[in-house]
Amino acid sequence: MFKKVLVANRGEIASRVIRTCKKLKIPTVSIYSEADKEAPHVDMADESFLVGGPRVNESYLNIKRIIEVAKETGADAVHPGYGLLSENTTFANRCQKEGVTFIGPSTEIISLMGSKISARQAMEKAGVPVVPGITRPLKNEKEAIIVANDIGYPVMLKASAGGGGIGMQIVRSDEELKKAFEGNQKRATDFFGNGEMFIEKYVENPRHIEIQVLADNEGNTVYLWERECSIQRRHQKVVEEAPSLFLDEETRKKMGEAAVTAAKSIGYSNAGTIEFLIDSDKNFYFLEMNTRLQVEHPVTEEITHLDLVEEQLKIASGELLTFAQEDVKRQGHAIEVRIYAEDPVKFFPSPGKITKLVTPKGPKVRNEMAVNGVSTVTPYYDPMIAKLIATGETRKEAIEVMKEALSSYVVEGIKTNIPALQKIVEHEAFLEGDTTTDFITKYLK
Ligand code: MV4
Repeated sequence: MFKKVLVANRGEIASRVIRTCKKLKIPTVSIYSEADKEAPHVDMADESFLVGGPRVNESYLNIKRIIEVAKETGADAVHPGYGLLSENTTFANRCQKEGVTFIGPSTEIISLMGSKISARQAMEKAGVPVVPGITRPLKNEKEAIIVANDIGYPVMLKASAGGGGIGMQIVRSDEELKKAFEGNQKRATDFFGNGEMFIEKYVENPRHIEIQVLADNEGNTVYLWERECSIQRRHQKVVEEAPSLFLDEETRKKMGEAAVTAAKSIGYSNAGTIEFLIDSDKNFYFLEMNTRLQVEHPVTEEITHLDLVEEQLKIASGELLTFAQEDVKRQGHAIEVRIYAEDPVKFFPSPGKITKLVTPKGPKVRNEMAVNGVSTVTPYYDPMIAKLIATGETRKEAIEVMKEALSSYVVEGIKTNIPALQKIVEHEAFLEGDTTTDFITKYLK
């Protein structure tokens, strides 16, 4: 196991990773920016280092400075968390070069899955279902029109380097495609420095269901069931839960096995998530693979009773999985919501000083705090205050626990999205599991 782990992140995930390192008695190093001097992850670590100014590219993305801190402190591993440098191959390569283990898959796998086109190619080769479409970059708008007519409208125009819906557009005719192609290609080039575009058949009214996998360095791979992440707003997940009410046992097994096939086919190691789109007939299709721990990983931990960060650390330090697929538990139900400092009507970030903070407690409530009690939510980063996870023996019980927890969450001094979250978990459609990706537009507009 590692001598010392540098946590190259901030907010709730930094604190969460440090908590598991403490459990394993691994000394930790945290990094922080000028704006995060009072943040919880600073004091939680055994050592903490200022790495730069408030803006992420001066601090949390400051690869040179972070590597320096790793070397100065003798950290022999770096946990990148999610976002920030967690899928940055330059950083992963720099760690490797300095003999510091990057806790995640190889850089080759990060870049293979970082391109949606190369990911699709790998999945087609592995026999994992992908959405019907083209699996190479479109030369130009003219070719796009030919391909779209082959597939049949409506189609989804996508950027290979895309994420969060950027460079993606539903297109229903040649005219729409003519208008959409260049604009999305430009946005993808501006945002990601890569304008490669491709087209898929549009999957009507899908659900977004993702499978968590764990693979050790010898290729032993298990799936840790699914997470239902369909309730999204502008491609930001709002509510995540495990297991999904929509899946029957047969589909659950097929999706889990497809995820394991996907991971094994590329020689995956560590924790990863395969995202699928699934239609109302339960046909599922590979969407993308995330090569990092995800925000919503706690709902999987709660139903499997596994600590995914502990599993990541063990795998990265060369240990083999100590359990097989048949040993993976699936007990109870877990629901996660993200508490944001944002205006509940306009959904704008609403940073500022929290003057009172009372968090819900209880045996079935898990709170992953991004801020210290009464503190200031800065405008520099994602305005997440906390992740609230509620569990129960049944989904109904978990929803009751969530409703109670949300109603006893007190955050004064700034606006939060708690009222909007309450509307979702109290809605009849949510109770019934009618949670497709248009839930918010359909029920909460
Ligand atoms: C799709 C799709 C339907 N058909 N692809 C891809 C990125 C992810 N954030 C959303 N993605 C989707 N890709 C095909 N071929 C539906 C989604 C989708 C979605 C699309 C628009 C608005 C909200 C959405 C929420 C989840 C999934």
